[in-house]
This record gives sequence, structure tokens and C-alpha cells, in this order.
Amino acid sequence: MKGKLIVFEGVEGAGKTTQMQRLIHWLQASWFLKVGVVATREPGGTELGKQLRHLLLKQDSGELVSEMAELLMYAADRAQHVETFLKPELSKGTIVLCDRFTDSTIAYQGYGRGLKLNLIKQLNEIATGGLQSDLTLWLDINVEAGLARVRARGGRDRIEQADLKFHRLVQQGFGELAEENKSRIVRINGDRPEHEVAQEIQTMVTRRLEDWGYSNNPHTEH
Ligand code: T5A
Repeated sequence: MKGKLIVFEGVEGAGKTTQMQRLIHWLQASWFLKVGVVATREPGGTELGKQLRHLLLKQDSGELVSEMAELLMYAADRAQHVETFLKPELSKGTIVLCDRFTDSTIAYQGYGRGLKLNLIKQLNEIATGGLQSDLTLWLDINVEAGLARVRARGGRDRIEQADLKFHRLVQQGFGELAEENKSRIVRINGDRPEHEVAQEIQTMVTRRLEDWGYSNNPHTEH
């Protein structure tokens, strides 16, 4: 794989979408990259994924969605996304920014729903064919603060409506994942004004891009 996969993770309302948009604009304005930069998300990064996203998040599905069905739909969304979008983009050398990836499944379906972590890890492996993020930015925010942001925005989806205990378990999941994967997952304090969070992300991404051999000098490679 020649490109790089940068993933944003965190609980509801952590600011992932906001910060991804800021990062993509900053990358395009401040770096003389010879490669493309694209933004995508899970669930919903493909046409099939958009339909799965709708099924997964609609508030009233007419019946209770079983935990296993939910897990398998996220896995199906990911398998399609990896095969038809992520792998082709990465093999062209693109820098891909992705709103949520495998750690969300561990945090939400594993810690939140209580499904077996080993099963989820195996499914992640099957769905991704072993593809991992090169860098994951975990926007760490107090669960209540994130949910308050979502409430202020209006229109909570099926998962956002789950109880506080669920969201706290999800948060615990992200914390433990970050502990276990110190070089891949970087914690960013998301409980601050947008521009401060953006600045820390830029510093972190600059360091990684330099480590990976990218340059913001127009006369060098990449
Ligand atoms: N899911 C996903 C699983 O259960 N398993 C999986 O495997 C995967 C991949 C996805 C849902 O699916 C679940 C997790 C999710 O529940 P989604 O709509 O993509 O659904 O949900 P989120 O990713 O949580 O999206 P949100 O939009 O709710 O949160 P974001 O993207 O973290 O936050 P953002 O940027 O949209 O901001 C939310 C609000 O806060 C404001 C914004 O303006 C916006 O109104 N805001 C700030 N306010 C104050 N200070 C800041 N620093 C702010 N930053 C943003």
C-alpha cells in the first residue's frame, strides 16, 4: 500500500466530522502533496454502505435490531468499503481520512453491546483483509458533553439514543484501545474549542507525514 489511512475515532459528538473537514482543507492548502487527499466514513463510504447506514441508524426500524445483526452489518459495510474504495485509493498513493473504522466496532459492539472482543477482532480481520490505520486520532471528550452537542444539533439516531451506561462503556473501550495501541492511536483532547483541537491535530499529522517521508517543500518528492 503506498497511501496512508488516517482515521478519526471517538464517542458521539466528539467532533470527528468537524475536524476531518478542517484537516482536509489544511492539507490541501498547506502541503504541496503530489498525491490526492480524500475523506470517507463508516458506515456509509460506498453505495451499498449508504443503504446499510440507513438501516443501521434509522430511529424506528419496526423491530429490535439484534446485536449480532448490527455487528454483521457494520462488518459488511467495512468489507465493501475496504475492497471497493480504501484499497484502490491507498494503492494509488492517496491520503485517506476516514470517519470511524475498526476501533469503533470494538468500542461500540464489543465494550458497548458486550459482544465477544475476540469475535469482533476476527470479523475486523476478515472485513479488512488485515488493513489497519496508519494513524488513528482519538478525539477524547466527556460522554455527556458529546451527547449534549448532538442534542443541541438535533435529530439523534438509533445508536445516539442508547443509554448513558452504553456510551460510557464505549468511551472505556476507546481508552483501553489507546492504551494497547500507543503508536497507532493518538489521544487528542476534544473538550476544547474547535480551533485548538485542529491545531493539535495539525501538529500531530505534520510529525507523522514527515516520518512517512512527505514534505511541504514543493521541490521534493510525494
Ligand atoms: N458505529 C460505527 C458502530 O456502532 N460500530 C461501527 O463499527 C461503526 C463504524 C455512526 C454511528 O455508528 C456507530 C457509531 C455511531 O453511533 P455517525 O452519524 O457517523 O454514526 O455518528 P458520529 O460518528 O458519532 O457522528 P456525530 O456527527 O454524532 O459526531 P462527530 O462527527 O464526532 O461530531 P461533529 O463534528 O459532527 O460535531 C457534533 C456537533 O458538535 C459541534 C459541531 O458543530 C456539531 O454540531 N462541535 C463542537 N462544539 C463545540 N466545541 C467543539 N470543539 C466542537 N466540535 C464540533
